[in-house]
Amino acid sequence: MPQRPFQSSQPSPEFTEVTPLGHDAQSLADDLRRHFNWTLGRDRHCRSVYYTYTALAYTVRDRLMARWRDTRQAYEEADCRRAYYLSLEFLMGRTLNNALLNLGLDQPMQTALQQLGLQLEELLDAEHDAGLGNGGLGRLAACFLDSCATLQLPVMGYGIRYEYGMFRQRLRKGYQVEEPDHWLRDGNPWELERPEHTIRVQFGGRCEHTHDDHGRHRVRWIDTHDVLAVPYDTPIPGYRNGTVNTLRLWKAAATDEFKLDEFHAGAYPESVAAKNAAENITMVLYPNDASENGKELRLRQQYFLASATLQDILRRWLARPHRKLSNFAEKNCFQLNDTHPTIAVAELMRLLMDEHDMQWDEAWAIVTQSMAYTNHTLLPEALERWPVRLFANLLPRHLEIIYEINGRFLADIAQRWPDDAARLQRMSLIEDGPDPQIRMAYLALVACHKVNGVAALHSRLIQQHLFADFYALWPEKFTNKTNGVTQRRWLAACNPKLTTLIGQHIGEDFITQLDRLRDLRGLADDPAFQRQWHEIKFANKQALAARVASECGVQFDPQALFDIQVKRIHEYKRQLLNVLHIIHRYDRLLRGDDQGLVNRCILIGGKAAPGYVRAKEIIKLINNVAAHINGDTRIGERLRVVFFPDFRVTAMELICPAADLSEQISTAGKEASGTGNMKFMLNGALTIGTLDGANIEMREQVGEENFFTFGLTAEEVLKRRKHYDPNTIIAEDDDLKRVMGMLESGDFNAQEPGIFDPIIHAIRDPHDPWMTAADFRSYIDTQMRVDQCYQDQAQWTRMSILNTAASGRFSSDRTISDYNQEIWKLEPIKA
Ligand code: KVW
Repeated sequence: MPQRPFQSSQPSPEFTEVTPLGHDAQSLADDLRRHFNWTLGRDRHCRSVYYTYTALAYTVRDRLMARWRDTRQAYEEADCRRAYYLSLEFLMGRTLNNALLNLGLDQPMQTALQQLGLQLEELLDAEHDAGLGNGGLGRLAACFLDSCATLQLPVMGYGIRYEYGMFRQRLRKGYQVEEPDHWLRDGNPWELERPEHTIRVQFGGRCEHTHDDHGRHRVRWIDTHDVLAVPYDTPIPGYRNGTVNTLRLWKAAATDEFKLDEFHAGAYPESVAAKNAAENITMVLYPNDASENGKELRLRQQYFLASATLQDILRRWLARPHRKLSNFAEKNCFQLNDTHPTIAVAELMRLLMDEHDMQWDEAWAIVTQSMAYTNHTLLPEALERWPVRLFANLLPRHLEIIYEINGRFLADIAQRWPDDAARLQRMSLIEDGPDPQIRMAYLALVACHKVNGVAALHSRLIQQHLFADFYALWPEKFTNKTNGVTQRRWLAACNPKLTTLIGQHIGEDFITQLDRLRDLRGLADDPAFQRQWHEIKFANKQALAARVASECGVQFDPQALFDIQVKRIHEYKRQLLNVLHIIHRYDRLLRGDDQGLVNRCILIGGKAAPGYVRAKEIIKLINNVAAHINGDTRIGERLRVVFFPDFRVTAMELICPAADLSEQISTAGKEASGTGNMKFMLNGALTIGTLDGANIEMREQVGEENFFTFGLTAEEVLKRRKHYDPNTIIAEDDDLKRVMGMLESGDFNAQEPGIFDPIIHAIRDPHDPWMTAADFRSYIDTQMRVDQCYQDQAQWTRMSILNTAASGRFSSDRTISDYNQEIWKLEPIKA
């Protein structure tokens, strides 16, 4: 129990009886004034827009509170089954505009602000992004929360309240420079600290095996170094439905007792240092997307989240007298967002057995019935493994439990496949070697009753390759849940003009039933509708052009084709292929071979993991190529290229409504799903893409004639690998030969000779895993079809409309109802 006396006060009924707050412009304006002057204590000398933003946030937050309470009480009273989404990342971005939209306060607030002479846009812009994630996986978790609340499902998110989120990216001479993102510095009006629900989490120590009075085997985990987990809750409003769910993020805090010990030992400074060590656990988000890092602090973060969360849920479950642990799994389930929180498997076993007296079989039944695992990647370098020796030091009890799980599992395998030692070794949770490793994905597969991939192709490849042995054993566990994105943020909030136009023609139901966008198909050939559609895209392009001008100092002409690739910088995503096309285009323009080329503005953005040298070289290459082309007066408006710095959720809200062409060009079989692809499609961009991840399903929905497909298929990639010969491909393709020649000439790096040699070698390497050269020809040819198509603006706009119309399947509302129907099985609860 925490040391502070939180339990001593029970508020009286009169104390908690409150009158509802007005939702009209006048009430909003009054509250804004009240918060600015009284809550924040500012006056007319206040110069910082941040205080006005905060007053606005408090005004909106107040209006979430009653719904939040009512939702909590509705779930409690219904005694309903619940789901918990465990994730090391929730990439929420900004909250204010989304809350205004979901509460239906956008219109009255506009009126209120007008009265007060304030600009909503400027206030929204004062909010920091909550960048508690790297990319798709973290943003998916955020979209899921929005959909769960909108579908009125009793789902809670559990994660970590990182003091520092995803680093801010700056560019110096074209190189990425990372700056810490101290997003909480000015306070966070959206979170509510709940110290009364603090939890103690253990680390280190040793296990003591004894027998109790009944002769039963008991384990005590003792001599541990403990850390407190303090929860911070953020409200998650559904779309205009009265529901407000909860995202609970844990912050690490030192326990108080160590101070006394150390103080008596005369080591005060050391005791303060120990406090630091405890609080370091939640200090910073690891900035690696889809790559392993194997650092002890990362394992500490994972266990800290898993343990605090499970203890919190068990405590809440047992707080009511009629509940028993034996029916815990009937009413509670966990979704593991990749293997990152998978230590929860061993932790739930430990809690049930060591803390709640349960026997192995009964505890194991609860674990397997309540847990489900989502896999997000096939890349071997991203599959988490932890050294056994690390576990022995940090989580000795969990190591024992994992060994026991493995022993029982392998015994089953040996029975089913006798004399198959190779299979036992392949499937073991422990990878043998000089430094044995725990395979976290296998732990998840053994312990979970469901496992899913995130797009149809990805789920199939999991079954056929990555987890084939496990699929042979338990085919019924495997399922697909194609990713989705929330149309509240990714259409209604970020593209209000298009939302209004769509609403005028087909009604506003698409905001909660995205399939309704199908009704736009009948308008695709309507010239008047096309004109309005085009005008909105044009206005969105103007807005992006203004930002590009101010951020990058480059002029984008909104008449030109806006060609965009924004995502993490990773070799498999092949930003390099994009660069090869850019150089090829430049080459053609220089040679006067410009027939059929439309003016293009190409924007690339994304962060590289700070330790990923090659990805950082690619950023440098993009910047140098951009500077070279933009500075070449012969090229003018024909081709403009920028690297957009610090790509993040808020940047995407400006970028995706302005895109004509979305680049989704990963090596087939490598991108599990992609979700940026869906945001672009929803906003009427056409896609140029490989048959990878969710691209395949997008193309299926919109029809191949409205999708620019190119490149090898996943199967062809596998076959070609054996005799891949990029140097012959280059020698036999005049265009690619010239492009490589230009790269090798050093014209793009005259000041820094040789810096791109590693990239050039990688393209020419027969073992290039990403096979960039193999797809060059078909990519270039397809890009030429794009130009041709863009020349007929009516035709392009028609295809743009058809893309939006076909994007209904890619709502995270659909994804979540799939999860719910097959895995969670929750009843919606009206708040
Ligand atoms: C570690 C990831 C952060 C830390 C993935 S796969 C692995 C990770 C690993 C992130 N992220 C991405 O997940 C997205 C959501 O499912 C997919 O759309 C995307 O294809 C995948 O790369």
